[in-house]
Amino acid sequence: MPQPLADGVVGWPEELAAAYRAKGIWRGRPLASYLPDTEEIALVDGETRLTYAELRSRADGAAGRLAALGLRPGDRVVVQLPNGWPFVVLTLACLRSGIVPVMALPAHRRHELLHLAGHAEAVAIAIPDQHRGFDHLRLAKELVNEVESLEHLLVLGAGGVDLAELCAPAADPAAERSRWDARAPGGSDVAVFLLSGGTTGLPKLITRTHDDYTYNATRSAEVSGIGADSVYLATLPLGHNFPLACPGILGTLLAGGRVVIAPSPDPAKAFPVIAAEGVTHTSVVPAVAARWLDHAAAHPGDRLASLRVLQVGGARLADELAFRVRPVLGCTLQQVFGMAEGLLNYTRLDDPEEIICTTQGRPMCPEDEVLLVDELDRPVPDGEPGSLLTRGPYTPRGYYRAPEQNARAFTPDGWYRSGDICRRDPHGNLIVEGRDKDMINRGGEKISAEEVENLLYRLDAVAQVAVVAMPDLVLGERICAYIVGEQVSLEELRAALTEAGVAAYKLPDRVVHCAELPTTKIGKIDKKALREDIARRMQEPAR
Ligand code: OOB
Repeated sequence: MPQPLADGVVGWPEELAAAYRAKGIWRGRPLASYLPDTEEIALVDGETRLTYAELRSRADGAAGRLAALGLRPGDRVVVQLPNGWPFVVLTLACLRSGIVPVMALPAHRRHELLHLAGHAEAVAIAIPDQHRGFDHLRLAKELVNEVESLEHLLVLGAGGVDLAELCAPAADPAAERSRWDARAPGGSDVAVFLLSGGTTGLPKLITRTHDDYTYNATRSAEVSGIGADSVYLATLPLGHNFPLACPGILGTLLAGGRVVIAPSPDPAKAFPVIAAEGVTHTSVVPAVAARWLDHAAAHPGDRLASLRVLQVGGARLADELAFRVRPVLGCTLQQVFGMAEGLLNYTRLDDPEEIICTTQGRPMCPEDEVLLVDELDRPVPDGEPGSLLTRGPYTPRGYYRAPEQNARAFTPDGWYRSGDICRRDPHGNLIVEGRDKDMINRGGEKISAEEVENLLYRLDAVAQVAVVAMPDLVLGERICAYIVGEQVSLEELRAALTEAGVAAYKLPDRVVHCAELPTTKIGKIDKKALREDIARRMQEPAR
């Protein structure tokens, strides 16, 4: 039987919790209780258009059917669904009934899912039967055999509990609704598990409560100017915090706006959707923003007349690209510097263009605390770069069941070490200048160097390995593996990791063989030297 959830969840100090409640930041109600109840269209996915009433009825219906399967409040469900309306209905069903979705990504494979389902002690997994040529059903069946807690397959397509049927409207919407109103989770109950970008071996689970995540979504909607007349387009994978709740689909729904879901941010597909649905807001990573700018410049006829706000985040947006957004796309840029662990910084819509284009914004909540510190955790002088520490009402104080990682990622007095090196301008805006965490940011997807190294160490050919970021014009960074050992080719390495069930975005993009790895004075592998080395090699003409 799955353990009760509260154990392993690190809460906020009681005094602070009381202060957040007194200030009205935490409102003590479940997230889904803020959903409007109207006949307006809430959700558009291709031909499917659901009103708020229909969406609620489906979510309540799904909650009832999950309960009939035996799922109870606090049970965990791994959600690995492609972008589409069933993702939203299932997530809302979980939020209504206190079942906790674990937000996996469609790109995850055996290696990631085994860990997530096992660590979360999930009782169910929601998957498409097939997606982009991968047989998710087959993998999920293996997981059910291997993960003790895992019992139910919820499948989009054939082969398990039919998700389309599970997400059908309630037979008696009013009755189902009062049933779930009566059993609604509390504000301090866990609403979702998000995945950490990860600096350690395997992704950690971030527990977000109803109180904190509701604030995350609603305050984000405010600072993005999302209201009942807004239309938000979601094209990034919905399990990411950014399109999920910053303000994303949840922030838009709680504000009574309309969510439009598209499977891909490819401008040739997304632009027609923006025009057809009158999209006012959307969020992308810098690599996508660059493609949109190029596409718009090459197709001046494709007017994005309805688009008011383009949010860009997940990785540093180059200033040059930022300055092109307004003239080329005709909308306001909003930079978003956020993290699944909590803290969200936004440039404000009415900031001067210079601030919007050259900073990553400032915290969205007056109660957010941000410190920039040196190696000894001492605050750096104003304007100097330092390592970002943060605490606040939507930044949890620890990962789920991870005391060792928590000791490293959080200070004893609860500050989260984001690992980002930032500077603060005189107006309080942060500028992200680098990082001191061992992570690779590949077009917004975060990859732990340690995780990839551990995977490579499993190969006989590899005696020693170090994985570092290499600069890339399109994605910002890609993955480079320095290897001491036999001469394995990049293709062989990638094939071996794919065979081991590793998500494709974590596969090395380049391998460099060397006789030994450089070390620092204290004998650690000198990754700075390796990053410099690969940057230098990339300047050289190809041989
Ligand atoms: C978002 O969340 P995660 O958890 O995938 O990654 C967080 C990390 C940050 O610590 C930072 O290293 C990087 O991603 N990052 C940025 C950035 N936004 C995120 N680095 C530079 N400039 C930015 N604008 O990536 C995320 C979560 C919510 C909203 C937006 C992004």
